[in-house]
Amino acid sequence: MDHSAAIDALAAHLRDAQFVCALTGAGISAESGLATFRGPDGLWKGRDPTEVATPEAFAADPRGVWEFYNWRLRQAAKVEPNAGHFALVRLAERVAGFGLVTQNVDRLHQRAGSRDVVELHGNIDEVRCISCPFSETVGRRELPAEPRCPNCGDWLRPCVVWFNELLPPDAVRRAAAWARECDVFISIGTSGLVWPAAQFAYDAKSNGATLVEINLEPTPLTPHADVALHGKCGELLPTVVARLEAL
Ligand code: BJW
Repeated sequence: MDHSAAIDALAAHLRDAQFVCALTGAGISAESGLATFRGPDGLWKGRDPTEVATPEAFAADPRGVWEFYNWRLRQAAKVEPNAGHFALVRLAERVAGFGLVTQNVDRLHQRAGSRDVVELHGNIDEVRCISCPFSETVGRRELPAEPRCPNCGDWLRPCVVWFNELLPPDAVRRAAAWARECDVFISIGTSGLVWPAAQFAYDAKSNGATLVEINLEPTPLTPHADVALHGKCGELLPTVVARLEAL
């Protein structure tokens, strides 16, 4: 699809913006080789997310949930940030103000060089005890089949946000403020199906921001977008930033 006119318009919006907020989802890491959550080749393929991504699932079968997260850690250890992640680092340097909010737990934005990333759904580099205050950064290292707390012996769990759990209040507060205050909000590689993360795009739009979507395919957000670019983040984001740099 020829997005040239839309990319020109977007580059002008970015140049003129005082503050740009980007929200990313699993789609931005897909070109690094990490599976997304939904869709035909998604992480949840063949299994109900509530079997692995809820506190109830963990309480019922911690070993099974850790099997899933150890698989995720093995995948995360194999991959590198891609052109989409790097383009956002460049974008942050080219606009007046920039806030990056991610739903991803893979830390690829930070590895690409993005600073001060707001993580709505936690990360898989850290674990914490379900009973005592113990927490530890383990990096992308696979853990034992039954990871236990060295202090109290109870189960460790990944520092991610499962369904029915509250998001980190500070992350929500910062993302909500950026969504309220931004002139341009860019929703990147997310299906927009998971809340409250999905709400920020609508909040930005109702506060007057130009709403931009970059996704392989249309989502529920598309009809609300002022600019919708459908294609790969790893191709579209570098093109947008290059166009901005050329202005
Ligand atoms: C590309 C591409 C390429 C591919 N280029 N694009 C309001 C209404 C309805 C329900 C709720 C509501 N408020 C709360 C809820 C309940 C629930 C919820 O949202 N349910 C919905 C599923 C209906 N939300 C919660 O439970 C949240 N907590 C909460 O609200 O607490 C308050 C509360 C508590 C108790 C009672 C009541 C209220 C917590 C949500 C936690 C989400 N956790 C997960 C797992 C994280 C850990 C892990 O990684 O294992 O987060 S689920 C999963 O979905 C993960 C993701 O961050 C999240 C979003 O997925 P994402 O990133 O959008 O990925 P995909 O796969 O869906 O989409 C990828 C997109 O990329 C696609 O569109 C592709 O086209 C695109 N793409 N390649 C460009 N190369």
